[in-house]
Amino acid sequence: MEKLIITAAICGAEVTKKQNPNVPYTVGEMVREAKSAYDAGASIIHVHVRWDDGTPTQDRERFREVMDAIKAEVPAPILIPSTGGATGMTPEERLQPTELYPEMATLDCGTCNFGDEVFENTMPTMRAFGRRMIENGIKPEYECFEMGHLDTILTMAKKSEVPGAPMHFNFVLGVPGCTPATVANLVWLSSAIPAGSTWTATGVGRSAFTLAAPAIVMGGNVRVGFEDNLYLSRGVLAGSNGELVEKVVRLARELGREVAGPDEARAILSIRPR
Ligand code: KMH
Ligand code: ZN
Repeated sequence: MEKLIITAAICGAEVTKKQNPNVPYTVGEMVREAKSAYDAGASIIHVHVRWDDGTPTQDRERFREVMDAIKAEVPAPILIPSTGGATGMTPEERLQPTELYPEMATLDCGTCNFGDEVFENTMPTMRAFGRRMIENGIKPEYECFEMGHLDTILTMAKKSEVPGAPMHFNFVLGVPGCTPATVANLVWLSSAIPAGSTWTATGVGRSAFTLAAPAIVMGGNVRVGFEDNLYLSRGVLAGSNGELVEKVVRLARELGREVAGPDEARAILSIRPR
């Protein structure tokens, strides 16, 4: 089995300091959280950005500032900026970080409920995002929140509307209103991807570690972080993204799976060095 790639989704677009005071907004706070996650064993940092007051933004220059500051402090990890942004943003707003030619970026694979909101990803939007990633040589992380999202993106890949093999999927399970974070759903999704693909499991909220453990033994990879989980265990707020990553590292050790460093992750994901 390949080594385990741990992604830290350090910020997200929805969570706030009111929920956990350690959620980062400023550039300095983003660097602090990225470093804590990397030091604990994360080889990928999934990046959303906020203005200093916490408002989510997809502003290209804010992404540049945050990603440059992270790279100055910790140059090694793969940075995956979000093209999902926050619900209600336009596709044009959301695409801005792709203008920075990151190694990877997220590509969301369909419309879904997102709590009380709707996260809209129409076919024309996804075609535009796929085209941009092909043109800019960006490897997508295909975010599947619903079972049907997988079929949608596989059909698009067959038509060369989005980058093809080897594809990397992130099964984000447990968002309120979307596919629940069950082992059965994870088995169904991970069995339906083309041979040679890679996948990550993200369990939202209380499912973080109950989805991480099966992903580790099934040969998948794991994402944790404040975007998805604010608690280390029941009633205990996480002090940093690093604490969440450390818990995954402990699980991996107990289950006998080694953890990949950033360059090992690049090799596993077939990312060409820029
Ligand atoms: N904030 C969510 C509505 C992504 O990063 O591509 C979408 C999201 C997905 O977080
Ligand atoms: Zn995200």
